[in-house]
Amino acid sequence: MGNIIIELIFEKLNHLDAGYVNRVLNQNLDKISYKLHPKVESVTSTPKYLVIILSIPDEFNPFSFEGRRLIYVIAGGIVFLLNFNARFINYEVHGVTSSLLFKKEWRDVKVALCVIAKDEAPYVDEFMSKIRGFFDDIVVGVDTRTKDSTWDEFAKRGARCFYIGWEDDFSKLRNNTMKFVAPEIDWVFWLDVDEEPEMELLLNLRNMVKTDRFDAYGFTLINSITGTVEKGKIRLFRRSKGRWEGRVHEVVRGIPEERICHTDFKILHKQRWIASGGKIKEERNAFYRRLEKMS
Ligand SMILES: [Mn+2]
Repeated sequence: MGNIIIELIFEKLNHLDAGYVNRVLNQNLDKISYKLHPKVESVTSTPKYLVIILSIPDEFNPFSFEGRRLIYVIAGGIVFLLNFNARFINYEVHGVTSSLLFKKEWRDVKVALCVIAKDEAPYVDEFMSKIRGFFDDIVVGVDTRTKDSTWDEFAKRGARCFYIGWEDDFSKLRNNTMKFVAPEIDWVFWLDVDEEPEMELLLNLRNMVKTDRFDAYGFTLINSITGTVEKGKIRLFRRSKGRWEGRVHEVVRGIPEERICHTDFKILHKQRWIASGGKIKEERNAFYRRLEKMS
C-alpha cells in the first residue's frame, strides 16, 4: 500500500500564484473528485507551466479507462476553478505500478485542433468549453467575411486566430488555415463550431495518434437536427498526408484506404441553420447551390 503520484501539467494562460492555486485546490478538490480523493502534494508555477502533483490511493488504477476519465474530470475541474487561467496539457503517473508509461508517447505526438469560422461569436464559449485541454494547439481560420467578434471570442480562450481570405472555396479556407499549425505538430483534428465530439473520442485522441499503422481516422457524424448519420467522415489525419478537396461538401483526400482507421466514435452536428428554417435556410441552400455550380 502506498500512493500513486500523478503529475498534472497545465499551460498557463497568464499569471497564477502557486500559493493561491494550492489554497483553491485544497478547498475544492473533494467536490470535483468524488471517487478519487486525491491530495495536493505540491504546486509549481513557472512562467509557462503550472505543475500540480497529486497523490491518490494506489488501489486506484490510473491506466484503466475509468481512471483516465477521472483524471480528466479532475483536470477539467481544476481548469474551471482557476477560472480558465490554465489549460490542461497532459499528465504523467509516477509510482510503483507505472514506470512512466505515458511519458514519452504523450509528449512526442501532438495534435492540433483546426477550425474555420464565420460569424460564430455566440457559440464559441460552449464550443471551447467542450474541447478545452485536449489539444496542443488550436488554430482558427477566421473567414474574412466575418462581421461579429468571432476572432476575440476564440483568442481570449487561448486559440490562435488568423484571418483567411474567402475564395469561394471551403477547401482552400481549410488548407490555408492548416498552414498555421505549429511545425512540430503532426496530427490535425477538424471540427466546426456547431460540432461536438463525444467524450470517448477526446479521451482516445492520444491513443489514436500513437500509431504507425494509420494516417487518418474516420468518425460518425450525427446530425442532431435532421437525425442523419454519416459514417467514415475523416476528421483526424497526419497533416503531411491529407488535404481538403472540393469547393463545397469538402472531404479529406490523399490518404489510401488501408491507412484509414474507421472508428465508432461520434461527433454531434448541431446544424442550427437548418433548424432556423425560413429565410436563413433558403439563403444558405442558395449559397451552397451557387458553389456547387462553380465546381
Ligand atoms: Mn455545420
